[in-house]
Parts: sequence; C-alpha cells; structure tokens
Amino acid sequence: MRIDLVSIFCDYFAPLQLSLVGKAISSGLVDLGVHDLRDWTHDRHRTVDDTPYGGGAGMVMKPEPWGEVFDALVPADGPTPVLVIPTPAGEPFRQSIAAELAEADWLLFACGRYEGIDARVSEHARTKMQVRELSLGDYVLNGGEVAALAIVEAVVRLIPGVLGNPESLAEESHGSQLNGELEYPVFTKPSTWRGLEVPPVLLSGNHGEVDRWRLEQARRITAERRPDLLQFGE
Ligand code: JF5
Repeated sequence: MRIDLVSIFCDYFAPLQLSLVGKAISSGLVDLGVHDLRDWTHDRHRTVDDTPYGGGAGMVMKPEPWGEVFDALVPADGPTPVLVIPTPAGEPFRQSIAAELAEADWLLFACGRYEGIDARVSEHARTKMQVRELSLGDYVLNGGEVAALAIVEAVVRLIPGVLGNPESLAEESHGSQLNGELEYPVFTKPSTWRGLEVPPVLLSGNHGEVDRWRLEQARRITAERRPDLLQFGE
C-alpha cells in the first residue's frame, strides 16, 4: 500500500518509523510519503491560511496549495488514491472503516490546521477520487496530524503480512470491540501481585468455564462503559 501524508507539520509523522508500522515501511509492504503543504505555495511567506468569508474567529486553509499538491501527487491519467481528511465534522472512524481502507492500494491524507480547509478542496477532490472525511471522536485537536497517525496505525496493522500473529486479528473480529462488545479483562503471571489474585477460574484449566466467564465479564464491562453498544449488537 502507498500512503501519502500532506501537512504543514511533517515532524508529527516521525513515529511512523517505529514498531509495527515502521517494519511495514522498511519491509516494503507500505510505501510512505510525507509532503510539506508549504512546498506548494509561491509567496515569500509560504502562506497556507486566510481569513474566513462570512467572518468569524480563526483562519481557514487556502484551497490553492491543496489543489497544487494533489495535482503533483495524483496524475490525471493514472490510478487515484482514497483521500482521507481528518476532521471533527467527519463520519465517525471505526474498525469497519479501517478494514475498508486496508483494501485500498493508495491512501492520501490531507491534514488541516486552524478552523479547517476551504470546503471546495473536498468538493473538487470528489470529482477525481474517493474522499473520506473522518472523525476520531467528539473532541477537537489542533490539526489532522494526530488523527491521521491513529488512522494509519489502525489500517496498516490490517494489511496481510504486517501483523506477526494473524490469530490476534481473528480473535479481535470474533467478539470484542468491533462486533459490539468491549474486551474482557486479561491477566498474566504472577498469580498473586500486591495482594491481588487472578480470578481462580482462569487457573482452573476448564476452557468452557473460562469462555463463559470472559463472555460475562465482556457484557458487564460493555454495559457499564458503552451501553450504546449493547442496544442492538448480536
Ligand atoms: C482538525 C479542522 C481538522 O480535531 C480533529 C479531529 C477530531 N476528531 N477527528 C479529527 O482534527 C483536526 C481540526 C479542525 C480540521
């Protein structure tokens, strides 16, 4: 998969060289490109923002540098990427969207700052490529970079060959998180730590009882923390 990231703070993407995503890049499974939006400005101050039409506080990202960087990265005659635009006004990002994006050959991230990107950038891009405006959650970040990092990590670990242990993926999709239930609590050695015992059923060797206990715990935790997930899910 090819992944391009456009930003005015490219240093945010340094951590992508670490850990699992870093290995996916060094092994060639992921081809990562990071691009400074200011390289597509033409004025002395490399201006990327301007005041909002209609008034209001803050600044808006000018459309021209975005148009130029997309023209440079996406030739008119070739394949097109899925354009991902992180924004609190986007569709809520979730595991099923990560799975869809993991099927793409090419993702292009547009990381906005200030009050966002001139709305015509997304509108124009939709005439050339698939566009996904995605929200990580109901809170405001200073820019799209941190959201892009999270989305890249959620997507790259789903690319075949990236995760060391595909069983972990199978287990995830089986019950927890995505399929409407939170994960049950997990424990490892020692069996007693600072006066706290591991639930004895987990030491019993009775797999049927272990499975029942985990299901019950997952339901209890989901009911407490995410009752919205319990309303319908299977
Ligand atoms: C951003 C305009 C982008 O704050 C976010 C965000 C929150 N959830 N998902 C993304 O992105 C930064 C802020 C304002 C555009």
